[in-house]
Amino acid sequence: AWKKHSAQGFKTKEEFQDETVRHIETSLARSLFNCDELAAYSGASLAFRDRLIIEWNKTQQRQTFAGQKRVYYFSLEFLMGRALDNAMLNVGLKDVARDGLSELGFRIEDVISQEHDAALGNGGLGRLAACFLDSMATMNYPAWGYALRYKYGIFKQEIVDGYQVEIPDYWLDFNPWEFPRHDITVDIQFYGSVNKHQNEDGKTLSVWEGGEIVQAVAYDAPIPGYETSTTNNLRLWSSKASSGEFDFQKFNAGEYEGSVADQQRAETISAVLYPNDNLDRGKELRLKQQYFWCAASLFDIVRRFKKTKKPWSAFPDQVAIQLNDTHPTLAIVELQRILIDLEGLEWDDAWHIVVNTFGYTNHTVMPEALEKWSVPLLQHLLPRHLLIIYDINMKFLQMVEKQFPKDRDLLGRVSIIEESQPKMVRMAFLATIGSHKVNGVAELHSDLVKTTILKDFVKIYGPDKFTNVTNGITPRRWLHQANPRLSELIASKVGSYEFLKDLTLLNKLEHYVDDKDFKKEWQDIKYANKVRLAQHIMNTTGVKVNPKALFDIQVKRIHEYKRQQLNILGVIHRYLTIKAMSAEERKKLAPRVSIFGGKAAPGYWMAKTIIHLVCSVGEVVNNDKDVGDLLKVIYIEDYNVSKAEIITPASDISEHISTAGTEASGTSNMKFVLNGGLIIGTCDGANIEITREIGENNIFLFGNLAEDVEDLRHAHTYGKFQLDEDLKKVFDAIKGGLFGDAGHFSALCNSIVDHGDYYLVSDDFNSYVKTHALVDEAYKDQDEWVSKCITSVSRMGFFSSDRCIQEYADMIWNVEPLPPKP
Ligand code: 26W
Repeated sequence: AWKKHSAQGFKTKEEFQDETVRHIETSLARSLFNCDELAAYSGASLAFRDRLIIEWNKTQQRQTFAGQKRVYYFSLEFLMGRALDNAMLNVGLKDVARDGLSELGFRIEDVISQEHDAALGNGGLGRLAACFLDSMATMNYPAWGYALRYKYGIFKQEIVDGYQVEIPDYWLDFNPWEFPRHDITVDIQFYGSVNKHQNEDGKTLSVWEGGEIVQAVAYDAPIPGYETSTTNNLRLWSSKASSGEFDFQKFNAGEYEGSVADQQRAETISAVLYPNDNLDRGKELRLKQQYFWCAASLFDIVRRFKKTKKPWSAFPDQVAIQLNDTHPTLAIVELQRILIDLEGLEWDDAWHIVVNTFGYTNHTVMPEALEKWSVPLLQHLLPRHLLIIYDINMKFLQMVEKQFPKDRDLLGRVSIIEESQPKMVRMAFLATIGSHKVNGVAELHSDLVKTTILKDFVKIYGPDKFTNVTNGITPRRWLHQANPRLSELIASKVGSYEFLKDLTLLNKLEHYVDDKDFKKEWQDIKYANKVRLAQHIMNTTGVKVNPKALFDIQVKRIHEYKRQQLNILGVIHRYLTIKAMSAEERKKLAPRVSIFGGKAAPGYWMAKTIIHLVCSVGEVVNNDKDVGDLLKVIYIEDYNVSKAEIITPASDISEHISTAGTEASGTSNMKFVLNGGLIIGTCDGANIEITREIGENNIFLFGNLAEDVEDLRHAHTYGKFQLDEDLKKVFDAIKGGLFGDAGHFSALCNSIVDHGDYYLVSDDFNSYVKTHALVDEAYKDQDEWVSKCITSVSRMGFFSSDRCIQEYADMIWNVEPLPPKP
């Protein structure tokens, strides 16, 4: 008989070294004599991976055996960042690894930074999914993530002569964190036609025939929880030509190149992550990605369910699927198809199962981001699914008609099919109809969902179907890993590291708000974090910034609604003000560093112009002798998760200044406050709940409210608007060529001055500038400033993603944790 292997993984420094060296010499076939940092990273990762795999196996066995409900988080994006540091901390062996590596001649920081970010996401939505995986594992929920294994993640950004240049991000040349499962494959069908057949009982069945088959191959990545042996799974699907499909006819006929081309066409499905954030482009390949991933994942889940031999009616007691935005909405249609076409259930029984299985999270109310797919495209690519969508719609409209007889307008407004040319399928409506709960991601946003895009659906279903789960972040990565010294200082005061699992324990810090020694240590840590960022800025841009200056940071995707243009216009105003001052007046100013970072979607010209303006202002300001340390303007290139881990702990103030009502939640606002920075922001997204938690004395709010946006836009459209005097001077400076060829910036200026100022930059400018003056004043009183920071951190417990997961589990998924046996 086979003896069960008994590997437990290393525990001591010596065992860690043995394992690392063994991997370097055998797995990597490298000699220890030319072992560089990359080899050390690879060896250490393989050693940690072995440990995780043992726990991963045990966790999966335990979960299967227990037979309780599992959660499946469907997301086209998981912005994981680096894995090694996180694995070390979650397993609790980072100190062991640090000592072990040090004896081998390496600094652990250098080894960790060899890792390529796993950048399978655009921004907030993808990072939220990654935080949720960390929380679900830490809280011992039986949970899997399902996604695509893109060959290219989000592009790398280079700034060349002040312009963004995109470089493909090929990240798979060495990735120790994934396991190919060549035995776990699913054939996925596209195109073809639907034909009616009669079965033995004389029942007419719709059969989807013909078309082409692409194969999905599973790749698994282990997700370790913090201080628990629970190790969950992230399953990524990769596409390749199906073995049945590889055209041997062509091959034998000597058309070798043709058959290779087919192979490559199949592989394009999982080749690249679409780099658009909040803009729907309706590309066929994107729809193929969505169906490929949903169909493979559902096949996998159904296969697992069938092994339990339970009746279909038990499916929603075994499976909860959460849809991260509308990108996976086809999963609703696919499950209905499986149940009625392949498993022979009646429509109503099947639909009941479907609705009870799915939950839908909405992440935006902005019209240009709401997904719609054209009916002709669906007809061509997924003919059977289109018919099912029509049936779902018909039954839904019949129900509405019964409830609200003769309200033709209502039927037109809520129909899944938009009667445009061509007709379009509205995915948010389909997701709402096919789910038992719909949630927004912060209170204001969830209210807007209910009063704008889904207003009619609240009337139809009643308010209980709609709820709010305010976003959160994992304190393991965003405090403990990114800011180890602050984490340690907090632990020394609150008694232990328990706060990393129950973030509300931070409230014990409030006792130390006036503790002189504590405040001094707090300040020292912030200063060290700023020095580190200053070093990074020096290394990457060559600009020297003073770490004693106020660091003012805005890092996030570049988008007009996030209003980086408001920020840079404010910076120009500051510059003009400094220039107009006497030397005496200048002495009273608080030195500032304005730091920007973030990627623009490659086709988003206005966003690229904003980047160019920031860089051009930096060129002028940073080289102006009159200004010196009083103002520096920095663009940090290629903002990503691992850069965020350096940037976030280094802010004095960060900017979250979207037009009210546009930013669904924001999550970096939470990260900055948790790391002891204050924020300047609008009454938007989670800023509102942050204010409620930390107190309005500890946040710099400004600007118009969401409820006034409509009227203000109206006023612009009808010319009832007077441009602010200070803002006019800023535009005059740009137009006068102070920052280079004014022609480059004319579209940007015109969008505000002449074309309706949709994002209300001019309406909020004055309030923004005044509030920054308050920030300057407040920063001068360092003692008071630090008190504000400490108070804020002590009240941030609510924003742990553990709290979110608890709310999803209780209100939406109805799942229980399954802790490991002690
Ligand atoms: C179809 C194109 C497309 C692609 C991505 C549309 C929309 C998206 C995402 C929903 C954009 C996104 O990341 N939204 C952000 O989600 C975060 C997590 O909930 C929120 O904190 C941000 O406010 C929201 O902009």
